[in-house]
Amino acid sequence: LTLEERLAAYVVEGSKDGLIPDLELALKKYAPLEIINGPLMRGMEEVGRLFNANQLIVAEVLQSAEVMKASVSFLEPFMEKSESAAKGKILLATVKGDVHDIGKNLVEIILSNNGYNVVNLGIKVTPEQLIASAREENPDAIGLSGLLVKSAQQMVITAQDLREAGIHVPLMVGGAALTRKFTSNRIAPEYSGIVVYAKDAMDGLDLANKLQD
Ligand code: B1M
Repeated sequence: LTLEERLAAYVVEGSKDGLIPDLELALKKYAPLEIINGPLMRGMEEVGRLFNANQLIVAEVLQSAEVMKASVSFLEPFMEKSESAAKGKILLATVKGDVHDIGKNLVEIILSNNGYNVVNLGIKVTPEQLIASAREENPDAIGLSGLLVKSAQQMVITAQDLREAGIHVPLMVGGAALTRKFTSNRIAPEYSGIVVYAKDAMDGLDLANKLQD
């Protein structure tokens, strides 16, 4: 197998045997984010495909998630950090009912490496928790992540609840279950502030920078 194929295979097989030496090798060729968005994400896509086809069980997908998390934490110190002065504060959460947090945590790393003060509220965050934190933290933006189809619907409800609570800081939404169209047709009309859709973590950083200007 090539290095790239091996990296994807660690994720698919949920095995960490040899992972770190191969990540070290990969760093000689690629930037950390290229390793994550390239071979590691390809592995995750394959995991999703196999899971969908009933060829993997949840416990195995969890092992794959562990490999992805271990890779991201190994790669994190090698990521570019901007020296820029502190930017805004961003609340981040995976919405109610959803436990997927690898993408959200990647967004946290990228935003905080680029000067943002990120308050990560974790997973299965209810609108009530979000409202309470928004009142306490007074963030410049709120970021919501969700991977399940029902999470897209949950974001519509969350946007309504935030609006009713009088919160109107910019909302950034992302995650596999969402599209730009769903965001503008279904979420934005329910909210009183700006709503933007981020397709990946880097896009999230670009959007946060634009919102800041
Ligand atoms: Co789940 N899962 N899972 N899972 N899982 C999916 C999402 C699924 C598509 C797999 C499939 O069937 N093909 C499917 C969803 C089906 C649907 O609703 N359409 C699914 C299912 C069904 C489930 C369960 C219901 C399974 C069960 O129990 N029967 C269950 C749900 C539990 C729950 O949430 N209540 C479940 C559980 C799990 C595990 C716990 C085993 C594990 C998660 C572990 C963890 O996160 N700690 C897991 C995993 C790993 C996956 C897949 C395989 C991979 C997700 C992932 O981490 N990708 C996933 C299939 C897939 O996506 N290929 C699947 C890597 C990550 C970096 O990408 O999160 O998309 P992602 O983030 C991207 C962008 O989306 C974006 O940036 C990132 C890239 O830079 N982004 C943002 C994300 N959030 C953002 C926020 C932003 C900006 C950008 O701003 C705020």
